[in-house]
Amino acid sequence: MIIIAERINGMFKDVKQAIADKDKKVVQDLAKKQTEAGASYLDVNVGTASADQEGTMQWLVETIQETCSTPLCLDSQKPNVIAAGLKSVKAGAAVMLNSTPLNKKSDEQVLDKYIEMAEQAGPKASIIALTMDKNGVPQDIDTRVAIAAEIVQKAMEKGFDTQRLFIDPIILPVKVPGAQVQPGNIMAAMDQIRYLADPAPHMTIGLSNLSQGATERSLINRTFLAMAVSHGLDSAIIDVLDEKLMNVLATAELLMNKQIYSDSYLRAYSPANK
Ligand code: THG
Repeated sequence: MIIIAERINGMFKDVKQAIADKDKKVVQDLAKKQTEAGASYLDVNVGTASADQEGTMQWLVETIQETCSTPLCLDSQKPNVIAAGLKSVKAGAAVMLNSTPLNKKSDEQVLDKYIEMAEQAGPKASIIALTMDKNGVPQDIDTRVAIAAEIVQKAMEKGFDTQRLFIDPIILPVKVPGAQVQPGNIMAAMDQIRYLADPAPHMTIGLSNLSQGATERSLINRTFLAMAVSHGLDSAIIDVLDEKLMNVLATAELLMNKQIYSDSYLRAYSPANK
């Protein structure tokens, strides 16, 4: 499982405040804590409050890299914000360019831009593309799969290795009226998306979206995570500081034969439990 840690996101009050105050310590502590807890990548999202998104992205990247070398997952739907972050990412480092839709009304070429930036960033750069287009986020299975197919096709046309492509079928809060069919739809979509390329494209989700506003957040997150792993989810943006979630993840991967069984598999899987 390629684990992307969600916490360095201006959506959280402490990070938002740290950005406003240029307080490095808050960001660096989160980078270190999430790395120790088993993050393969650190998501970096400036949130919506900051006026200078490019400058904020750059500041976050530099601040994190001063204290740890965990690869970063630059998270923005704006190519210029990703480009700003990439300027500060150490040359040759693994990096993810997260959150391009297939296309936007304001930018038909947005996916092409992400692919070009990833190519320029070197062989260890990958992309997370959302099954979303200029009409928004689809609610049904077929449109998700159709958009994923267009994304995969575009990557192939551009000679971009599909092993560097992560498809995100976009999970939405289950609490929203009418949204309860979506977790099932996501799994049904993943059952088809995995056959769009051989080897299959990676698949990821922003897990915490699912439980926004709900009381049993961690329980909802970890239950769905186990279910989604059984449908081929091989990456996720998650709260790595949630130990119960990390243990469910290790166990789900064990049961799907992705990890070898040993009595100490929890310790073997997650550095957090050592
Ligand atoms: N797909 C991809 N990238 C993504 C998302 C996705 N990046 C952002 C987001 N979605 C994933 N990350 C988060 C981070 C935090 C929360 C949800 C998803 C969250 N935050 C609290 C809330 O809104 O309740 C903030 C509370 C606080 O301030 O403490 O739930 O889907 N590719």
